[in-house]
Amino acid sequence: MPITKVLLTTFNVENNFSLAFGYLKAYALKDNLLTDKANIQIMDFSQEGNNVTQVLYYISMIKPDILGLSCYCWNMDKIERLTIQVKKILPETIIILGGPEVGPIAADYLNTNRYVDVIIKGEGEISFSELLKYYVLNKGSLEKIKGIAYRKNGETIENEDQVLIENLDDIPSPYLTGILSPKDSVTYLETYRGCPYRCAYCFEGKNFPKLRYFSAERTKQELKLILENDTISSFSFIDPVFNLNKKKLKILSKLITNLNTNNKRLHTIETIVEKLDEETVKIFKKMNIESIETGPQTINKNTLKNIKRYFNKDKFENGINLLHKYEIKIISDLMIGLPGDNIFNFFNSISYIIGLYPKRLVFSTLHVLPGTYLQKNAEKFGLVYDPKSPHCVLSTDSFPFQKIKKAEVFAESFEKEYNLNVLNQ
Ligand code: B12
Repeated sequence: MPITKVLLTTFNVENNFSLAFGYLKAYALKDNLLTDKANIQIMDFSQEGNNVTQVLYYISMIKPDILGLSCYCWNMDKIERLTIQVKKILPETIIILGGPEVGPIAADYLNTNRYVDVIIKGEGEISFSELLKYYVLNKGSLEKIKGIAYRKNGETIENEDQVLIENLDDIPSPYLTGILSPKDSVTYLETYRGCPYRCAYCFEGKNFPKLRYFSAERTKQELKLILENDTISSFSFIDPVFNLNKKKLKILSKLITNLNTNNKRLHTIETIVEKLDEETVKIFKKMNIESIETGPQTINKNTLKNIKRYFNKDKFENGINLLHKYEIKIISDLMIGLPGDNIFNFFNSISYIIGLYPKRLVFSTLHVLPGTYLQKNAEKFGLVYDPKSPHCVLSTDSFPFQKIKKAEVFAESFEKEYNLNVLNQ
């Protein structure tokens, strides 16, 4: 049997690389037959630095039998054009899409994009491995592969959801297997999947609703590899809430303090500030956490209710004070165009937040992301948004289009001014 060429590629933000591909390849190669019969290659491109023609050029040289593309709200424009052009020059190539931008709307997406053959919904490791067994080894049938949507005789079929991988250690580490090489400042580690919070604008918890953890031993080995790498000066965890579980945080802290002899920095850790106490912030300090990122996105009570976001003013301020005390930088996020907010609430949120002196302010316009509560309930909130990625909000019942644009213009210059001034202090 000839070797099947499988190419996984995507457009990442700046110089990031795809962690998803590392997992997909590592899991698929657990099957020895796939190791023998499939050549899985990963190629990372940059959203800002590479155009569709450049990527198409590489694809045309490799001529993959199977092309897997990873879809996020920042790269859909390019991915769509790429799929069309790949099918034109390599009509036999099977195109598989996965990622948060297509998974939640898989059947709809297939219905309107006839150049795509299969979409994987949600967690991809099991379904992708089964798809490869089907295409490469002629094993099984598409009907039986959970977690996919595909086309049969022109009709779109959506199979039931895939089961979640109960024991995350079943996925070999992409770093420890050498599939991915750590890269300075964009190396991400995951210690768990899932999120108990249900913020209406966020997709993280929806993809993997149940909390599942990697073992401490597995994390220790990954940390060791990263911390012993001389080219790495900083790295991050992509856990949705880094301070979710104090017991686990203590274990992680021990691992990091024992292994981090070269004082590598741990940056932008997503944190629920209200949950911070002095003990936790001391742990952060010991772990050499340089900065944490947090909301509150807005401080308007009605809006917070609409977006199902937890915010407790006293506890928030207490957490912020502790972070200041231990000199951990605070990055605070505010969103423009949330349902219930108007331009004055937005200014009010800014005024409150700058009074707490975060090191950096980050403004973003609401993205009404596929699969989120806000996307499913857009009508209820009068949310009008661009159906094309990145799905920016255009207007809401309380935030008309022109006010959103004014808020954005203001935010852009204010963000620059504030961040520059704070940096210079
Ligand atoms: C790291 C990260 C980034 C990095 C960029 C990473 C990159 N590769 O370029 C940075 C920090 C720059 C970033 C920025 C942004 N991000 Co971000 N980011 C993440 C984060 C934390 C981790 C991504 C990751 O690697 N996850 C781990 C992998 C294993 O999960 P996964 O990507 O979902 O992949 C699995 C499946 O989806 C599937 N799969 C994925 N791809 C494929 C492909 C194939 C072929 C198959 C078969 C399966 C498959 O299988 C994988 C394994 O199970 C996620 C949240 C999260 N925890 O996932 C948000 C997330 C991806 N980001 C998100 C958003 C909204 C943004 C911003 C727009 C935020 C903002 N307002 O500015 C910006 C964009 C900036 C820009 N310049 O445009 C959203 C995207 C939702 C969407 N519909 O696309 C997410 C999901 C967070 C959220 N709160 O909802 N981000």
